[in-house]
Amino acid sequence: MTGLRFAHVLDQEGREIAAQGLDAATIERLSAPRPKLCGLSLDRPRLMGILNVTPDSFSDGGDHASRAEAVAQARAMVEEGAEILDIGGESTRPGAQAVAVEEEMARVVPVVAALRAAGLTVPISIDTRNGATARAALAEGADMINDVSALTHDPGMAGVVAEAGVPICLMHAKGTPQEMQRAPRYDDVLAEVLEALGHRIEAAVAAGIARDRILVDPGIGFGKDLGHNLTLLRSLTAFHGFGLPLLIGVSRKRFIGTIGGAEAPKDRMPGSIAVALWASQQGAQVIRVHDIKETRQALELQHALMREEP
Ligand code: 7PJ
Repeated sequence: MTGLRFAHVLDQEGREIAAQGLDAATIERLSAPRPKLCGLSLDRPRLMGILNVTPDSFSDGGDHASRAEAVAQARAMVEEGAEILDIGGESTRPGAQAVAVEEEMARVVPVVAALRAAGLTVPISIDTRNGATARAALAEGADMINDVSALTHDPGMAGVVAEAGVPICLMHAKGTPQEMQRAPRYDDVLAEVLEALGHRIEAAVAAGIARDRILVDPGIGFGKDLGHNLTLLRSLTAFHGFGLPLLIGVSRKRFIGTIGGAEAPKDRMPGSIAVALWASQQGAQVIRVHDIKETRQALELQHALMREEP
């Protein structure tokens, strides 16, 4: 008996192969328990709640009123079932302009300090491409880094993460947020994203980041069109071949609006939940969402139905 729950797995080209024929090392990579993430066991999907501290969200982080608002929002998110908060001060949506590092730090770092001063103990992830922001936020009590550039934006980032010994999510993106959605092209999106992520894992390890501190993410919507997103989501299990926890962010993204007929991002919650359940069923360990309470309810029901005992 292997630890695999599946009869088939996907190889790096996305072809189905029988799990029976896998060598021991591959089975170990696929089925070994992932190390805990910020104290959380990864034997069930964990919800990462998105807390944006950008002027176009509720807060610019800097002044007292917006810090208090961020603390209130964070508390509410934890009540609703968020197990990690992902705090970002730079919008990386398609077409978004880069923000100066000083500006990003001024938004994010005081909020991390305020959350810890208020006694919140929830793990905090920092959604940043910048080493300086990561370093300052970690010093105020953040626990992990979520880098949508997978260490390609700032040559200083890898050293900060290696030195701190914190977990890092390496997300695949093709191009920068400013231009990535201008007709992205791949010959074979799954093979290319897997290969690129493999290279980023190697680069991280070469920079001194422990392999068991890395999470991977295919980067849905980052330099991908509708067809690319669907192909990657259908083949999500192929990403388990790295033997690392898989983080997925689809919440309110454009493809959900396109397929679901919801022009406004705030109307994309039902479709976001559908895809979150899909990702959870494919074994994704961390799911990054805006609508925490609703996704939590859906995941609880899915979990209850999939368990073997009553
Ligand atoms: C993601 C992210 C994602 C990870 C954003 C948005 C765009 N980080 N940051 N994965 N998306 N790891 O939420 O629409 O998919 S910002």
